[in-house]
Amino acid sequence: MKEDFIDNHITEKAYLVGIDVPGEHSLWTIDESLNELELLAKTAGIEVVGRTSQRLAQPRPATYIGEGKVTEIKNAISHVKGCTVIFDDELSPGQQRNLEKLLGDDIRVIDRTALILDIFARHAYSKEGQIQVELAQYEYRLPRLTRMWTHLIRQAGGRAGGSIGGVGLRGPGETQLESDRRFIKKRIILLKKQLDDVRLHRQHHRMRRKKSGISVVALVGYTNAGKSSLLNRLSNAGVISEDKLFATLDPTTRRVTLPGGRVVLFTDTVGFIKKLPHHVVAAFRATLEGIAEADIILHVADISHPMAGAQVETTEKVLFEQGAGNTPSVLVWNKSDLVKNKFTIDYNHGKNNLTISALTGEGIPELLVCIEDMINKQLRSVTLEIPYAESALLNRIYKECQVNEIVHTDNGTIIKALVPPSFMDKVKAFCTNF
Ligand SMILES: Nc1nc2c(ncn2[C@@H]2O[C@H](COP(=O)(O)OP(=O)(O)OP(=O)(O)O)[C@@H](O)[C@H]2O)c(=O)[nH]1
Ligand SMILES: [Mg+2]
Repeated sequence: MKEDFIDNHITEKAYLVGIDVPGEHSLWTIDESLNELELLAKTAGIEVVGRTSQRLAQPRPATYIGEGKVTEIKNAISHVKGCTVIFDDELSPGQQRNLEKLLGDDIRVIDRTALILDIFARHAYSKEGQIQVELAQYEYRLPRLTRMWTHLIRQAGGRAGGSIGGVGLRGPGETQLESDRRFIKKRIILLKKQLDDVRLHRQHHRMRRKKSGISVVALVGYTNAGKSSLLNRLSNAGVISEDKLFATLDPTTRRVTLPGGRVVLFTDTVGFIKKLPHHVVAAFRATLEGIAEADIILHVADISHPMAGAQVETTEKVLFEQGAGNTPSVLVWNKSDLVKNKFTIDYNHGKNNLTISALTGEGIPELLVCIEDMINKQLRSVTLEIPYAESALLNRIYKECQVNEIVHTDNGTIIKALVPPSFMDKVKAFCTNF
């Protein structure tokens, strides 16, 4: 009896549903896509009891899948108490309502977006992360509010033993729904304002960083590729790294010294996933803007993953959408310790390609040399005349730039140097050759 209770109430159970649209999953088979959905479900603490898919030319506007398929799902889960059905795409509010009607009262219907938002909510530790997730959740929920309220009515009706949404319930229900909507709308306005403040703060921070002239390397990649593990390996950052999707939501920046002595900043941030919900992208704008402003993109990919090529493609698409498509980048195949043949993946887009293991440290020295080379390639050749009063700047130039010639004159020190783009603002006023 006790076991039965645990089985049916404590562990949430779910059944996964996807559609196979010809042409859409060019890189992902429907099975691989549902594998990823299963991993998302597991990360959210949900046990998957089964899955199904349907081949359709396009999703059905009213029910996403065909009605026959809905009946098939209903039968498949009839023995699982309180089962949740998770769809591998964002459902429209109408589709969700119709599916719930067809599947019946006990069945909760959620979609990939709700699942991702749920994971984000669990993993948001900072104030900023929490504001971003809360905003994304409210934006997603507002058009779906009817459903939430009908659920409450059902519970009330159930306890009273009466019918669903009866005459006595309709009035207060509508009022409640309206006031819930008003509350959410107000909350959205407040959260957006708070996020504006966060963005401003981040912008100031980046401006200060720009003024400091230190180059920034952004670690980006598909979720679970090993970005945080790499930052930890490079800098003892102490960032949480777990075999979970979206373990990191909040950006972390650490200083790393390159082999030639130059100090650069490495930033670890939120991972990407295919069909990244647009509410998440919009809410995480403050975080994503940091990627677009980096000097170098270090794209981390998991070489041991069966969908590694597709994950790289997805990440590049998101980078492009975020305005970071033209930033110099290096593609780093991580987890080399897990594969025997390191050259099985022929996917490089003609870019810098490296194989590393954040776990064993293999390839890390080569990676640092590669980053240094990339920064050196961006250096600009300038002639500077630094007055003697600017001795602090002179010291910074010796540290941050490659100084090739020094001549002391009556007016100051004339220097021929190669300057990184991030340092140009600092010395522009003293340039004599442009
Ligand atoms: N075998 C092996 N495992 C690794 C390596 N790098 C990372 N991992 C493991 O991969 C999992 C994910 O690593 P994370 O560093 O959290 O990945 P992430 O890219 O930061 O992931 P999110 O923050 O969730 O987007 C963890 O279980 C790590 O221990 C590696 O080089 N080899
Ligand atoms: Mg991480």
